[in-house]
Amino acid sequence: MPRALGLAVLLAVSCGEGDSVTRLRVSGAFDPPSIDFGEVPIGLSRTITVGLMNTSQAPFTIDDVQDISGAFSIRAVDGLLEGLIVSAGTRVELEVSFISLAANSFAEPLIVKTREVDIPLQVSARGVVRMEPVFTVDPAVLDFGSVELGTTTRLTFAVKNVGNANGTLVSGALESGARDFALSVPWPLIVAPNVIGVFPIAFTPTRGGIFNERMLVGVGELQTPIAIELRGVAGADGNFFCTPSSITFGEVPRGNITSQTITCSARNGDVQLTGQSLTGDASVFSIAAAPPAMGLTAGQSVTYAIEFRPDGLPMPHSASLAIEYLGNTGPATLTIPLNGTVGVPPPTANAISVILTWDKDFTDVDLHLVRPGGSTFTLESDCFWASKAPDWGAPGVQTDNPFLDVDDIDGYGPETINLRQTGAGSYGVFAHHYADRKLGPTAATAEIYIGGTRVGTYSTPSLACNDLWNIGTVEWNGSSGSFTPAGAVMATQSGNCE
Ligand SMILES: [Ca+2]
Ligand SMILES: [Ca+2]
Repeated sequence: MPRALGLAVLLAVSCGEGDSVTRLRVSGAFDPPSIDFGEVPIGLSRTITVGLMNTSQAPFTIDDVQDISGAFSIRAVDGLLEGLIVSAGTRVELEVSFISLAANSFAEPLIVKTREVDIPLQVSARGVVRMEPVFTVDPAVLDFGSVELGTTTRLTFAVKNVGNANGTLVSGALESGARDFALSVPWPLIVAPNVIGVFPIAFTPTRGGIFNERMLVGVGELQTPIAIELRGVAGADGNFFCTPSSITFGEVPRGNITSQTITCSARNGDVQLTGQSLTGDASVFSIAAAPPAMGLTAGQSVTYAIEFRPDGLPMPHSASLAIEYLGNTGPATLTIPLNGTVGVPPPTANAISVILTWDKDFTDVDLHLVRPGGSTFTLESDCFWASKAPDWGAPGVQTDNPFLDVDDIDGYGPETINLRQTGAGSYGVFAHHYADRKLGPTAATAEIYIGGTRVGTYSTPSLACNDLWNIGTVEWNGSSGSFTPAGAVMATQSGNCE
């Protein structure tokens, strides 16, 4: 009734003015409009990405998010949520997380508030008391490249138990029943929580052609096996082969350039090399050495050197070396898959490193590093979760950028920022309590490294939700520096505390 009255008054005012003033009605909706996290064992979290669409003709600005139970949180995939402007007709991606705090069922609206309209997302989840292993696989796809018939190529993959109970690996076989790929694990093998197991898979093709298989690894405690996708080509045109047929650099700390060589040989006839190039996500790979365009007689070999130059945020990268040649059957391309993962450098390898930890489970405290002259919560001058790798120093150059390398949202940390090299100036270090899940304040501790040396550890006893702790200032002269602690705690309005 009050709502109908309000609308009537609005209409009366509009009509009464009788001019061309048009009120653009703002509307938005989530896609999908509801999400279900299913059953989540207590102590674990799960994240789902959803779209928030502006379905109207006018932009709106997100002011706040209302979370009734405190068990859910929502963040923009890239950038700050509060203050985010969503243009007319556009869509932004948001990450919704559920943290399983207790054995309860949740079904509630998570409400994104704008000045004009509230946009609800229905969320549901069930916290359950359950001990179970949960496995992640890295990489999810193993590509062996072109392998000569009668030879064997080995690649490794890693499984990590991210669950809360032991998992027993009991078997491994191709879903198709074929035997061209073989997994060797000392069965049965128990993988404890937080343990990573690395295992080799051998590809020994028994026929020519393209292989597209799935290796299923049985887990005694689970109904669904772990699946690893396998790719390979056997024989190709039978004319040119490389060893190894695929390069996996593994995880290499950012800044550590590593190199591997490939030896390639002409088989069963002459080969005319015509060129080579990198394809795919090639920014972190380079061809350090390659033979000139030349002819090879059967049995002759050449070598290529490939560099992995890990830079940017910690993540896996995949590309391919494509070698073009003329062989028995005309122009052909041999493809060598390249894989490498950018790893986190140790705190001793950087100009400035800060490691934040806190003492309350399920809560989200955030680390902030602010460049000289900058201020907190600005995407250009503050390195934090909404701006994990701002481009500081020389534009487009990554070596002088800070990285939020470890981002923790569900308790204790560590959360880590590393800045490898940077210009002189004063850098501010802050910690902000972003979401307390209605569990109250936490104590927080920051470890500061300058020029590769730990200069101090600082703590605050009680950081409430939305509090910003000014930890102190790094004075950096370009090659060395010092730390001046501050200690003040002030309230802000940037968190997710409702
Ligand atoms: Ca955090
Ligand atoms: Ca830069």
